[in-house]
Amino acid sequence: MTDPATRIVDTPEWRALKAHFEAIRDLHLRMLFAEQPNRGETMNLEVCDLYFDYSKNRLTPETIDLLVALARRAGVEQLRDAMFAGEKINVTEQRAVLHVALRSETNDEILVDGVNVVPEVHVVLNKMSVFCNRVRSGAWTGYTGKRIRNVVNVGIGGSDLGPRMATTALADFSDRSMTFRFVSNVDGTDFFEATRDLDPEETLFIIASKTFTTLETMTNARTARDWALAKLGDEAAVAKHFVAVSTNAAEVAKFGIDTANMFGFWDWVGGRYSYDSAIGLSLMVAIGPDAFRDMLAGFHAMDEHFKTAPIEANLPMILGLIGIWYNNFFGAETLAVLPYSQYLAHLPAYFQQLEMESNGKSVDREGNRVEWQTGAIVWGQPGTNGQHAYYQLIHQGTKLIPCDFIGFAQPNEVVGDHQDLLTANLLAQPEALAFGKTREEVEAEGVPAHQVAARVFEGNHPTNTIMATKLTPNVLGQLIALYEHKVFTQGAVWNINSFDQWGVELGKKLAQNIVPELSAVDESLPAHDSSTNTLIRRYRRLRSS
Ligand code: G6Q
Repeated sequence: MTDPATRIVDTPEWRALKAHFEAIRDLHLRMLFAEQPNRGETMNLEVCDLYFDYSKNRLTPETIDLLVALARRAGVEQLRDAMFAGEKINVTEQRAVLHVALRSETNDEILVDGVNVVPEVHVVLNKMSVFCNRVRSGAWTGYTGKRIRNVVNVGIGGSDLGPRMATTALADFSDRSMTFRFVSNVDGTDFFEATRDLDPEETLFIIASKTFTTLETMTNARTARDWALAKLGDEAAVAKHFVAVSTNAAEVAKFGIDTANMFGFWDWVGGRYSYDSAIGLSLMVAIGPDAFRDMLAGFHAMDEHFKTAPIEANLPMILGLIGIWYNNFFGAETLAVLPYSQYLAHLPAYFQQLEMESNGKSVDREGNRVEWQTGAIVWGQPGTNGQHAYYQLIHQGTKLIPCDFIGFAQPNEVVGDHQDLLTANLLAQPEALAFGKTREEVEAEGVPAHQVAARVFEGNHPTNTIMATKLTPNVLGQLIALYEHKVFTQGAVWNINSFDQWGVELGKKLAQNIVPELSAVDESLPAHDSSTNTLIRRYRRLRSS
């Protein structure tokens, strides 16, 4: 493991990579495939149900060896072992990082401060299962005795993106007689649109907030209570229409939710790592406890792989190291995540938070400013839609944009020949990005001379392709755990704390000062900079005009 005093960029392993980069930076994927025609057959990994092809990357087997050596030098394995052992690797918050415990098996043992946390995890899972079965079977009714048909999750950030992403991803496994909605934004239209066609008598709100103090969530929760009580009348109805997911029992009780209907989790689960905890309650109502547990088994299978496989065969580590190769050596700023599955429509946003909140850091674990690039900007949308929009820039723009393509061999619903068409696109794009189209090829097509230059594709755009048989709860669990551990690997190499989020904490406080100033009736000037002051004055004028 690197001595904390030795910066990763000062190690021989980093320098070796730098020299290697200079030697191969201009190699074209056309050349790499010509020199090593079996790249596609050898540069891949198969772990659990995921097949990972990394042959269309601007690297050689030597690059992988050097990256593996870097990871070893950075102590990725030791930090991983410390995480699994329940050590407080979230150094600024002095917390363990144990989302892996959320999918542990009943007989596992993971100690935090000498206490095995695994039994508590299973107590909550069992409580969730009982509750979800009651809601799904109709045994749990609303205040007026009607069956619950609508579930609205109220939460934001880590308490929203995961359940929202997974409920959409696994819609085909969900109870189709029920409606699932997600309210996150403090913009009142979010709540309005989510509830405008719902009957309060049939609606259950899950207030999901680790702290139970987040402005957006608490505002939406109060609005939800008013909305429900406007029809149901009696305060006693709250107990039948509101449950909470939180670590803060005192605030839950203060809100008026019976803490018997509170589902807990722990400070060692970060928000963006929490949808497989009770934060996934809405998902569990949707797909049922068995499918939820199957998803946890998928997470667990990837955890076991991450925990035991050597770096060179460790899928999350290799995925993370390839990201480092582009981020720190090629200077790529972003990563596009492109799932060829409409069910994964929210996956890019979910990975965006996972990666950018975890690794968007500029001080190292000892508090020194880092002098190397850290987390990439993550973005994307499902294919094939993006192909008709921003792929233009990926193919022919001036920027290097590594892409992760994700697809499935079997559709969840067979609709004509759509799956083959979808998959043809999934395969065609990485091929075109890698190999492009030369001037000679364009000319041979008889393209008019004035268009030739514009129709040349340089190629050499790197991609990973992840393919699985089918999008099931288990496979979704594997996929999410893969990226969680990829993020871990990168954070470990960069020597940053991937598990705090002080930037988010600041955001939670900033607006609080401005709220009273917006509605001030006097002409007093708020004490901000001249730009903010002018905007506040304009808003005051416009809001009442
Ligand atoms: C996640 C972040 C953040 C958090 C939200 C909601 O890792 O910390 O996205 O999940 O700010 O916080 P609460 O769950 O406390 O409402």
